[in-house]
Amino acid sequence: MSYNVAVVGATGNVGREMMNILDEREFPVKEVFAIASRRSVGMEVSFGDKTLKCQDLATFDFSRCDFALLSAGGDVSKEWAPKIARTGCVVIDNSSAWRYDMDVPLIVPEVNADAVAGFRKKNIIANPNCSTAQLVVALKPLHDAAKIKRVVVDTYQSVSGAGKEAMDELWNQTKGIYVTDAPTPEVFTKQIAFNVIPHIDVFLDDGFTKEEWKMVVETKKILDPKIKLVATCVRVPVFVGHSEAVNIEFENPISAQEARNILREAPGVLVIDKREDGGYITPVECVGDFATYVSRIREDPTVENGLSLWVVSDNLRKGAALNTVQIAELLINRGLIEKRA
Ligand code: 11C
Repeated sequence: MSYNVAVVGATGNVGREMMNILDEREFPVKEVFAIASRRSVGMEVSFGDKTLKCQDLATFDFSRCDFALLSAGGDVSKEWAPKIARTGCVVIDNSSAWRYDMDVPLIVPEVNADAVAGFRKKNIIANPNCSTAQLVVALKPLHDAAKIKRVVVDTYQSVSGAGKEAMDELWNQTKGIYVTDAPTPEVFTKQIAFNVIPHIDVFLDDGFTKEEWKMVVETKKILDPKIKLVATCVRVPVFVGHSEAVNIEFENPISAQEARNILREAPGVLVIDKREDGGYITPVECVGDFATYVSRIREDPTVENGLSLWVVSDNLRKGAALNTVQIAELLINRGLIEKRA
């Protein structure tokens, strides 16, 4: 059986990765459609060895598609996800527009695959924020083993999370800064080249940013509402790959060696933890991979039952495009989707 798949936002960082991943994983496609806003109509994107021309979101007929994979920003998703879903095409949305809706499952297949069952209420399934996706993949097996009470996470997030213009800004500033004058920041609020910025998404009244808030509420919805979590989200001058320093307090004892053994068996996780020079993963090494890497697993002597670890993943893949495609695969594998066209 093969399926018609529309990728909405096909010219963006995540849309292009969706195309790559559909091809790499040999997703059973009958036809793939590249969909974009009117100003990108006619632009070409690659799907395997084919070149697809972008079609207009406003006029495309979604009733002939089985899946619409959306990565076109929250405002587009708010307006278009329900319209597309009403045609019978299942929407898997990468924005934050639907994640917190009680009738929309928020899914990371390695963590809460069973929660997908309720997707027909709105015919929409949400993909989490990239920094949450890789975190919960690493937390889930440890939570099953020793029950997590509290998580303190500091993120080191690459500029690709903020889009193509953000990547250009890092590139141009880095080139310009010691040669000509560095261009004035436009995407970021401060210089990003040779700097770090403790600010991602908008500020909330309590002093946290929305990125930090998302990590709290999404971890609760996906993994366990009882887990307490506090985050500090920081933008770093890395093109692709988000890193996270994670401190976890458990209900029950768990040693670093037990955690290492559990994580080695966990779906979606690769442990690289040699406790020697270079025996850990850095973001440049995870680019283009499917895995969530865990390194630096060690006991925290300052709390009872505490561990610290380092989690790295390609934010455009597990954090976005890969997870979206995995959700579509989950629906197919569980027989939850009938072929339409
Ligand atoms: C970033 N995590 O790195 C953001 C990008 O809610 O889907 C993804 C935002 C989201 O800037």
